[in-house]
Amino acid sequence: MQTVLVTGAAGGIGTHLRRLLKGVYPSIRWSDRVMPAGLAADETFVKADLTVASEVERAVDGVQGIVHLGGHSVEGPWDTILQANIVGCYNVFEAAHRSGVERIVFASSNHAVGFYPRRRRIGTEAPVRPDSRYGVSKAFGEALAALYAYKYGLRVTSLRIGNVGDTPADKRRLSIWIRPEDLVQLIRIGLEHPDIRCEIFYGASDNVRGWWDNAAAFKFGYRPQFRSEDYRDEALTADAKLPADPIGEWYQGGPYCSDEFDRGVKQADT
Ligand code: 15L
Repeated sequence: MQTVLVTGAAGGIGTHLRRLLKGVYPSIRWSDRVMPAGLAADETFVKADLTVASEVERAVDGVQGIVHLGGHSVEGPWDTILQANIVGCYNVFEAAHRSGVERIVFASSNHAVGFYPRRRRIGTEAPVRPDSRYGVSKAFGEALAALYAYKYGLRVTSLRIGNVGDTPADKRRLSIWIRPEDLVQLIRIGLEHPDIRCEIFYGASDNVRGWWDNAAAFKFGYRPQFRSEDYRDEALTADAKLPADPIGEWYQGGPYCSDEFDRGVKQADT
């Protein structure tokens, strides 16, 4: 990988990556609609609105790898999701194919499978169960990844990211948390491992309360270095202050599931 493009550079994960990917690849091109705060003189920035194909083509031109983080990162109105995450994601994959990009790491989300109950342990073969319009857009991105991998030969890795942060914020996050350093390990597997074809990995650290079988990632050498249980007391104290949410507590996607939930009663979905 000579040149890597990172979309969504001004967002939360992008900000962690600017620190952690420094010096890892000869050239990194950071892109977003807005300039990231505190951009250093030695960092290259390309402004691009993902909904404008010509701007995406310009950002993608000449790179070998893309880390696609850009788009709307939470639930939102349909038109917002449609533009940022459906049209925007399509523009990135299409520009990548046209300009001969070799690899894409796509930031999918746990919300592509949020409607699995917490008592289920799921692998990456489980059919998607999106918990929101946002989750649907992530399932769409995973489908695009498969199309561009199997039809056009891109090497693609979709990371179903849990929750990125220095520490897990609450009880749910004890199960899905990933430390930025562990996420970088997964991104580097996606950009560098010779056997990547079309993979899905869970973006989670070493969490004993985890709900996901991440054997696929382990097979590619992923060895998470951080354990959510080390922060258990702080996370549970913070959790005790949250309002009760029986629907959210039943499902893996938490509040993304209870938001707009219209079935009246808690259903024991299996
Ligand atoms: C996500 O996919 C979001 O991008 C992030 O903001 C969090 O809401 C996270 O999921 C989560 O589930 O905690």
